[in-house]
Amino acid sequence: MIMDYFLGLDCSTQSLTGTLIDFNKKKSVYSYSINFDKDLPQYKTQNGVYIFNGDKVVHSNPLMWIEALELLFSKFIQVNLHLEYIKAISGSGQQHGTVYLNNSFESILKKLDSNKTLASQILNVFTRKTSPIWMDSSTTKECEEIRHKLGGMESTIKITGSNTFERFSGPQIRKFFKQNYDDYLNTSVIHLVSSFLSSILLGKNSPIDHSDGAGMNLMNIETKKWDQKALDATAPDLILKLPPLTSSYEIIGTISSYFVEKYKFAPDTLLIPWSGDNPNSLIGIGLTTKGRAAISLGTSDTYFAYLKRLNVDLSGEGHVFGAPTGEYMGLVCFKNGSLAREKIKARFNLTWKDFSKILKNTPPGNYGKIMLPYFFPEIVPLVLNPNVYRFGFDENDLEGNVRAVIEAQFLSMKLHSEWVREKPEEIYATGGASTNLELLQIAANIFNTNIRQFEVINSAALGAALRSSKSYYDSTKRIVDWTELVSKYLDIQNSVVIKPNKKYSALYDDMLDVYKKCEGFILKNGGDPEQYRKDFVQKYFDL
Ligand code: XUL
Repeated sequence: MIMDYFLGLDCSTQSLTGTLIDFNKKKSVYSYSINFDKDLPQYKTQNGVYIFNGDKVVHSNPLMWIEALELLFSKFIQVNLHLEYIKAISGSGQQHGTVYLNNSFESILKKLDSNKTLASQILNVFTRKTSPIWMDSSTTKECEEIRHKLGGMESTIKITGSNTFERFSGPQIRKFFKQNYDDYLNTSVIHLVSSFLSSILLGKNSPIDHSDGAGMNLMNIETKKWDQKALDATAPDLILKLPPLTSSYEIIGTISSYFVEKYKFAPDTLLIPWSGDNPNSLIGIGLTTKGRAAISLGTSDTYFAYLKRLNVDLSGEGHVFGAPTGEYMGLVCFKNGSLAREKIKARFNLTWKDFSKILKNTPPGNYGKIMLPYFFPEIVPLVLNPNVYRFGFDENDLEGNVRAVIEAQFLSMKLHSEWVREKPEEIYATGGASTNLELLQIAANIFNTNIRQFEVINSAALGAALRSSKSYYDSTKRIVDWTELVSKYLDIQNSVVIKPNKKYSALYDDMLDVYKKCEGFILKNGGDPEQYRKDFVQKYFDL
């Protein structure tokens, strides 16, 4: 029997997952996650990260990711997976994070000894021991400087696909150059999380793919080349430190002999560049045509959609990244995702079951209790100093808080994703919290759109595996269409559709207006929303 296995890896904020698919059987054969806090306690991370300086500086440890990779492969061996059947591998990394390496990186990768661990051999290649990741919000100054040099917000967006954002790689690189000049000079290559791990498998520097490259404020979103003006605005001689860019579906080589000798991968296993977690999820959840959007409810919550054509958000909140198919995707990222939900759950000592029960038993509109849930610095809307604002209730109101955090998250998501012009016919839900049907019902009512819930899978790891299969078959001239490919894994038949309750559509439209006024009041010195909120309460609750 012919075995065509493909492997997708996903290095996310809190874990590293591997998903192995069998192309002929059209199913996932095995999936396993290494949890950073639990499985690698020596790194002392909390939820996979280190938080310094209040909440602003958030880093992770690239050496920990490497150890996790070896742990995962050892697990594969332990459960007797036949890694020699794997035809191609790709991966997914949390976006924007950067890894800083000296000039010994490539030479060490080329002569790795399979009798030793990876971590022990690459211990001294880092010019920055820890890596700033997407949760970092410490580069406001650098964002302003780069934006200014690029001619202001609109032109920054038109050049790079996004306004400058604190977590984006360019501002982070600029901060490193300003604060650690000597270390910057000693850095010969700067990788993204994705291209760093891709390099480890490849045994030399891997290119950065267009999809993840778009999250740096350094790539020209139209030409998909490094933008000299953006590089100059960021740090000197940056072009010399960046790997080349490539299409997400290019074959970049075969697996390094280290993995062949140690884990018995086939020497001709093809490698496809790693990409960002959101671009991979776009594929993993099947958004390869217009008319679909997805919400991913994980550490961060994201709203994203496939874009046939480039369509930027000139208001400066959304991003356009590359789609691994070669087109584009629009994305809005909310940092206060599961961590904010967990804050409320912990505050009242609830289980998720209790949480759902409260959502079920409380009325849409929450008697006009509105929360602005900035438990942590927020990306959209931009909030650098976290604070939770409550209108019409206080922090001790158990039911009010549970419902308010969820309604706030989806109201905010609806409000800030309006620039992705195409109204989706259906929204696909993914990520850990998408198992919660009560929560999805609120999302369906607020968006007034069907929400389709799939069995929870790691859509980023699956997306990476599917991408590697597509590139492999393209190279063998066997035609595989993207949509056909992903639909085989989507299991539409067994998915659950949550329909909006039309009864609440007017209520949520009105609540969105009040929510917008609350946001404007707190963040933009807008007028006091209290009277509007009271009118809302009177109209729907008659209290
Ligand atoms: C997207 C973003 C996050 C990270 C981590 O712009 O910052 O979604 O990719 O998941």
